[in-house]
Amino acid sequence: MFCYQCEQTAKGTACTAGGVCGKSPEVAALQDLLTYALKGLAQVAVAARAQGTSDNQVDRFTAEALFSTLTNVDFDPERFAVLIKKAAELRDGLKAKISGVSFAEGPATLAPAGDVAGLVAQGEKYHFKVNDSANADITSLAHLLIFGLRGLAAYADHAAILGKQADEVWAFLQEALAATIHPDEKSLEEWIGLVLKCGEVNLKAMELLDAGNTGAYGDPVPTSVPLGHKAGKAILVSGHDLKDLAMLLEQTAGKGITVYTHGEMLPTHGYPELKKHPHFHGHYGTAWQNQGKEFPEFPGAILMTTNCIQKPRGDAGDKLYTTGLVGWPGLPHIAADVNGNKDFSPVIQKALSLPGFPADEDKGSVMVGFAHKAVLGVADKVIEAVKAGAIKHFFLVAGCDGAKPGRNYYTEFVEKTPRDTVVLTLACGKFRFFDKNLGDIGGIPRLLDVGQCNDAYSAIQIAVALANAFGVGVNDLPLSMVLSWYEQKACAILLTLLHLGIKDIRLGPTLPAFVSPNVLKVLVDNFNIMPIKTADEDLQAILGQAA
Ligand code: FSO
Ligand code: SF4
Repeated sequence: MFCYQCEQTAKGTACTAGGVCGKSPEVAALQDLLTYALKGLAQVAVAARAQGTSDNQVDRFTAEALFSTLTNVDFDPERFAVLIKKAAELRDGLKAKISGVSFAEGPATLAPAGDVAGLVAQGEKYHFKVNDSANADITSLAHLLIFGLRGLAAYADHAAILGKQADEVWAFLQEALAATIHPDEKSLEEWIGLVLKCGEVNLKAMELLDAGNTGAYGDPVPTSVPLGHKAGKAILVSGHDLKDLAMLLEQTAGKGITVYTHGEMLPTHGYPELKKHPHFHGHYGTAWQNQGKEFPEFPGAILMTTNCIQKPRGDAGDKLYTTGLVGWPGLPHIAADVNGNKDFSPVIQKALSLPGFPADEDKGSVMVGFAHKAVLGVADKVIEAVKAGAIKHFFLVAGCDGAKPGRNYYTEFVEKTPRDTVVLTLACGKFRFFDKNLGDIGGIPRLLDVGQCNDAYSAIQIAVALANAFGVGVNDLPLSMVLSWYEQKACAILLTLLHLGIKDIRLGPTLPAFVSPNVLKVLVDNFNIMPIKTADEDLQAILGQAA
């Protein structure tokens, strides 16, 4: 196997004998074959679009299948076998609708083997690097594009679940996937254009997702979330999918079960249509990499709606359920019916059979709900505070958490930010500092939780609105972005920030293994992107420049 798509890749270069994430070589081969099959489907979809034919089933499937190959989503070989076969079926169905185009070879002609073992053997043949260019920089950009597309697919899928889709997103997904079949047909400059376009289209997908989430559940409002629990039966919900949480809250109403969030579900407490449920109580645990310890200690059932799932430890495997695109071999999976509805009865029955929490416990609370509408609702106050010198600088400390010790940088960085600065945060990296009391500036909390990684659109809206209010560009604001990446949604967001021309981003804890020295040079020369150093050095460099 060869996989280097995430930050925890082995030795900072590639996982070649099993994934650090827990991905087996078998699943890696199946993911490679699925990616290859999706390129073939995309090639046919592009030809069909040129003849005025598109198929929404193909569009939605492409996003779902790509999302399945994102880090920590699906580890189940059987599920990949189904996806690979469906990719070929949809491709052949679409081929039958077009005329005058023949596909003599390549991924559009792939005939999937009949069983998992056969598919694994094919995946080893059509492995991830099968279409690589001899030019290392073109290969680097093509891989960056594939990883960005996986992130884009995740956002587009989340949005589509909530009824928000745009044909421009589907068309780009297919056009870009097809472009990776013959990477040498494009110049280096064209490849750079394509990866930045991925960032542009990702912004559209994130906008659709924001509209989907807020349209269905209202605009988040500042909300205090308890970190303790109530006595009684319990269900823990992790991942990012608001619709799954909403359905579960409806189905658990009046059943004597309290529903808690885990990981990236924390910000959902701010949504009016979710927080209205009296049994939706608090937050349990921290970020994804700690689930091995946290899940066995939870005395109820656990539902994983999207990434990042890890191998169940202790008794977690007996009370853990997956839904959506998440999969782990042997774990029960709750599938949607044709209308997208899900029956969470098995999760509810499991929660009722488990002991639950023996007594109430107060462990303090954190604030969430500072998405763009909430922050811009107090924009006058914020602008006044900046003009009066009470707020000297904004930091966006955002991105993923992970297991590496170097991620303590983010805790230290936030702790050391001066008292006249405000920290905006989003995604699971916040668990490095989410429960720190940073105080407030004239009633404006110094730590503002904008939401999930899925809400990066909100942070962009806040930055753009502040820039407009001060009559400057985003790069001229007293705002510094200090980002942590782990998986491919973070790649897509980074491409969006680059598309928007954002400069001086600090990125850590390490730089991506798939970025070649020359591609890194392009990023440094054009965007002054830089690796994190120490919290002290970076704070001094930022505030020294800003003074
Ligand atoms: Fe985290 Fe995982 Fe939200 Fe990522 S839970 S690491 S960017 O997949 O999704 O922030
Ligand atoms: Fe390794 Fe990350 Fe790929 Fe998992 S997703 S196999 S940890 S590079």
